Amino acid sequence: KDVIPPLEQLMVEKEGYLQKAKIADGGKKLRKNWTTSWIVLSSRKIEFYKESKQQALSNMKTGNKPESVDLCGAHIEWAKEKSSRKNVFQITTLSGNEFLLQSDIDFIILDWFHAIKNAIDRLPKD
Ligand code: I3P
Repeated sequence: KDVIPPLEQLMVEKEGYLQKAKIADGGKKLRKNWTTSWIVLSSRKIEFYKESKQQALSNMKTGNKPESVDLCGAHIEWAKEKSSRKNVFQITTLSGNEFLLQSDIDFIILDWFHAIKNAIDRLPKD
């Protein structure tokens, strides 16, 4: 039976396209592979969709799930030294997953950094 999540968890705070590279999974380093991702931020989590929003919405009907990142206890920091690209920040989850996010457009990456940082700061740390 479907469980209905609290409304607060369903509220989208920000969404849009960024460049994304997952560089660790559970503390294990991964080969860096930048891809465009449709990113949806809500109060407790970020969802990464591999496809366009349009495609993601139609995939929802077939049960195709996005990668979901729990923001409780997560860290966010600028990560200049982790890439040759400009405007890169890193999110590290409690479970040891590491993601780099990037945009060439300064205000876009700044908006995302602050939106995610605010979401993390509002959450309990564990
Ligand atoms: C990687 C690819 C990435 C690059 C990374 C390379 O090579 O060019 O774009 O990261 O650099 O290793 P490959 O495709 O052969 O895996 P940036 O674009 O973020 O610099 P890195 O190893 O210095 O992270």
